[in-house]
Amino acid sequence: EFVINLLKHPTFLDYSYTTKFIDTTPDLFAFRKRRDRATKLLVYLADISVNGHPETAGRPLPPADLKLPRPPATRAEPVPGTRQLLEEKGAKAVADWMLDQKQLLITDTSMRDGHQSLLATRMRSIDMIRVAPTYAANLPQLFSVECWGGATFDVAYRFLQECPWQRLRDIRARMPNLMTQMLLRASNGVGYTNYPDNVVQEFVRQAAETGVDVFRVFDSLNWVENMRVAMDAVIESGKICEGTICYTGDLLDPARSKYDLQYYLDMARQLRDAGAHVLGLKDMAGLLKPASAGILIKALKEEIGLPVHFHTHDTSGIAGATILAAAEAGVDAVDCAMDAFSGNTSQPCLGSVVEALRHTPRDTGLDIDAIREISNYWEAVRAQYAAFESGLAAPASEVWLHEMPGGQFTNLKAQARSLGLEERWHEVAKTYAEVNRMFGDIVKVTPSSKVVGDMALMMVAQGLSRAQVEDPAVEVAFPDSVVDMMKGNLGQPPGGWPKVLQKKVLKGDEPLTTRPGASMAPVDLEAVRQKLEKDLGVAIDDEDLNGYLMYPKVFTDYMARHDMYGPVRTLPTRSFFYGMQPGEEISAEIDPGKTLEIRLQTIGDTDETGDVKVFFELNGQPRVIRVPNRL
Ligand code: BTN
Ligand code: 3PY
Ligand code: ZN
Repeated sequence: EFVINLLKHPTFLDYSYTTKFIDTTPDLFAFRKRRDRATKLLVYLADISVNGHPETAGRPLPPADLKLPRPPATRAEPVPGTRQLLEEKGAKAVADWMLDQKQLLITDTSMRDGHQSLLATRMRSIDMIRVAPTYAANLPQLFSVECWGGATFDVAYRFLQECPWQRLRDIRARMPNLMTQMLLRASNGVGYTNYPDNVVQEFVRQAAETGVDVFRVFDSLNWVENMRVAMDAVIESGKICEGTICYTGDLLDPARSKYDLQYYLDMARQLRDAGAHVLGLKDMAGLLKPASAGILIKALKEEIGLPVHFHTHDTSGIAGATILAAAEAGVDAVDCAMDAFSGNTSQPCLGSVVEALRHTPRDTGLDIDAIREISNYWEAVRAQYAAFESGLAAPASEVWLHEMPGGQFTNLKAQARSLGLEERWHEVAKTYAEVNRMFGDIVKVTPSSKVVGDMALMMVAQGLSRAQVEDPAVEVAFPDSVVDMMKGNLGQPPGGWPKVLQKKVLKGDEPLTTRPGASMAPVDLEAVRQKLEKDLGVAIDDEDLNGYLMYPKVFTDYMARHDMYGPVRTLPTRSFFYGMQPGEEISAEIDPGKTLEIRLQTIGDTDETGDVKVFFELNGQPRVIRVPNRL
């Protein structure tokens, strides 16, 4: 049997492929419909077992004797939680209830920011879905579970070969009493650039329908004007709109007066007036210091009147102290990651916050035994992803120099490594800070953080100083993302862009000063659907259509691979990333109640045509799959 391995297809590997890839590579569809799903999975397993997974090549392996992670037993039937309150009384009632609580409410971020910040967003749905019933039964007092949005959406399609919508649906069904939460980049959706208004509206409508209860909406330049379309869509859906401030700078530093208390209070008022049910305070880099948290949160609580939900990262190692200071100042809810997914660039440790507040007025009421059991499960899950660990060894006060978001830190470090700049990391960090000042001291969070990172890497790689970049007489080829941002395509920062630099970057082009969405034509959704159905030859439902609208090329590539490999999301994580060993046996539940038992018997020798026969037993029946050996 001849096999084309799309993962190793040269056009796929170097990322030069375009949406045309599928049109111009008809061999991808050569076997269409001829194979059943079980055979497709065997083809995938044979290929990964022989050739390895391109993403884990040369990376550390999990321990050889690693057991399949086992979710803890459920102790009781799930009792009603925040989800029932939302369903029965609505978003405003949840906000009022938050204000009435004495206990500190907790959001668990393990299924989103936890692995986004520690494992390059690579956690697969199966590892989340299996533990969701335990959350529902054993931790019904959680405020919410952050499990969707941010970078998880495109990583699911692009690298994990699974549908993000199905993940959401499956988690939602297994956690009927807990609110699910997502991170939404306002007009940037879950992407890296502004989308037409009706694309953002349609995305929010679908996310609410498929299962998101709490939408944390932020803008990467803190421009409230550019958040309204997304916020209105959330409010219209009946779900909770958490209008969010991104924290940057240093509240107490007179030299950073741009982002002072007044700035944050003004923004909070605008968010309240725009209809936010909850005020989010998103400290994406972990810069808010304990003393500043006390001042900021007291002021927000007194002046705004909305419940405040605080999010931070522990890159510095003292974010736990900031959470306790926030609790002391009256914050209503905070984000933590389960112990095994906490610390470093992730959120502070959930179990430790629960313990620290026990027998105090802000006692969380969460069951510490249940937390430990779930964290033990996460520990076993995390071990499977050894290939994606960053190796970050210690906390670092350097975060106050560079101000990189937790989710970007390890990513930018990997980018620096791939450019041969790993040895010069601290220089990259310093340059990142200089680029920030050169851009006028902006909020740095996806996507603006990526622009600052692109510029910093380019300056270090080319040995350019800030003075040279700013000198109109020195020729500089700016990264596309910088040109795009200076054109106004991500919106406006407070005070606008630095005029001289902007002029140099735009080479005489006129920048946009209005909201980008205001000048984008609406997309004809049905026309797009019909064209896509014709091109792919399959029915495209609303979820698929929304995936395509966010990421056209990523989505169609995903569909092509799905046609080749079938429901690989059902494979255990170890087999998905590292293949199988001779003698190993796994199961894959491809439909509810329909489970394949797969045993890899042996891997044959490579024949004269370069192919290898891989011998399996599928539900007890022998099967032979031939794959090319590319090693
Ligand atoms: C951030 O706020 O920047 C973190 C979010 C996700 C990181 C993505 S991964 C690819 C891209 N490159 C970056 O440096 N950031 C984004
Ligand atoms: C994202 O947008 O993915 C983030 O995590 C920003 O902090
Ligand atoms: Zn975060």
